[in-house]
Amino acid sequence: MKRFALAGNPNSGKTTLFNSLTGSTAHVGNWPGVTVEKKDGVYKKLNEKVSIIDLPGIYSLSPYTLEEVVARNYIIDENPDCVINIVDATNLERNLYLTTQLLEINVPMVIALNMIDVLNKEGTTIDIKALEDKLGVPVIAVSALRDDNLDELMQKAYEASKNPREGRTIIKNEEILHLIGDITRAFKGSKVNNPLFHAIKLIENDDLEIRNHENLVDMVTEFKKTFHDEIFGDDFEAIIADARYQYITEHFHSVKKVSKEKEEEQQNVKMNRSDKIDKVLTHKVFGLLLFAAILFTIFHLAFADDILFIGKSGIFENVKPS
Ligand code: BGO
Repeated sequence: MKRFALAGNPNSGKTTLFNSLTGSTAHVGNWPGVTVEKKDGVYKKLNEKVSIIDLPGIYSLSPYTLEEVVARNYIIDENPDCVINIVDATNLERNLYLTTQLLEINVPMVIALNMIDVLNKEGTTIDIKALEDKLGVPVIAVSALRDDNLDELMQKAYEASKNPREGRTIIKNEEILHLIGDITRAFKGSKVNNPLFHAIKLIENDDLEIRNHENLVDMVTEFKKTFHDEIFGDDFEAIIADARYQYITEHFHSVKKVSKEKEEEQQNVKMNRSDKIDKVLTHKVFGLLLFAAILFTIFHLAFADDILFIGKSGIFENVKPS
């Protein structure tokens, strides 16, 4: 039976999607050796049955949490037939950080762009074709909660699973790309699967990679002696994380289109109380009148023989200072 793995950030709607796809076939247990929940089930609406594995919710493939290690090991070592990467459309940029790492693994992949109902309700649309062109993998807009487009998602995942996909990186820095190329070749030479993924993780100083591929650490260390980033120095994990975020900001902001009404609404919300006060104070007419009134009051208080006060009657009265 083919195996499709669901991977995505916490709260991206993974559980909702898993439940919709597998229904009563779902089975809950633990991943071997750890107390991380494992859920699997069967999707029956394609030509053949497909096993669906719900990986733990994660933000990256670094080995800092048990969830990250479990999800990463499954995708790298168990070779699923397809990874369905669930991306929360209402938090596109943040969710794509994980996507840029998944893209580096040699595994067929499709993106389930979830919560599209929420986005559309907000008056925002996403150019799916542009997103697909930029990511190089199929993107299907879905609503896991409303069961929208789930059959199409599974059909696309099934088609994708028939062809191998070679990992690619979005990192553009030429010097780092050169190093990635050298280490990838070294990994290929020692017949390691997913050489690109391992090469980048090794450059990031990933503990698991350093432990598993000690023979290549010297190569990275030599390079690092000659490379220094102005902001992050020789912290390569930060340099690569920054490169990913920069790429996401530059390339994916433009795929979102906000309707005119929504844009105006957002402008109004942004204008908080102090903005409104600023608007009056800096107004061409009211601002000047207010300024004149304040000046008049100050001069009057400073130089007048008698001062205007609100008297008992509630109106201004002249009072002689004693
Ligand atoms: C609550 N559309 C909408 N509108 N909501 C969705 C969709 C979608 O396509 N997909 C998921 N959600 P999980 P992880 C909730 O639980 O599947 C909602 O962590 C609530 N709960 O219903 O749990 C989903 O497995 C009270 O929302 O995500 C869930 O990845 C008020 O997204 C949330 C409002 O989905 C997270 C929402 C008590």
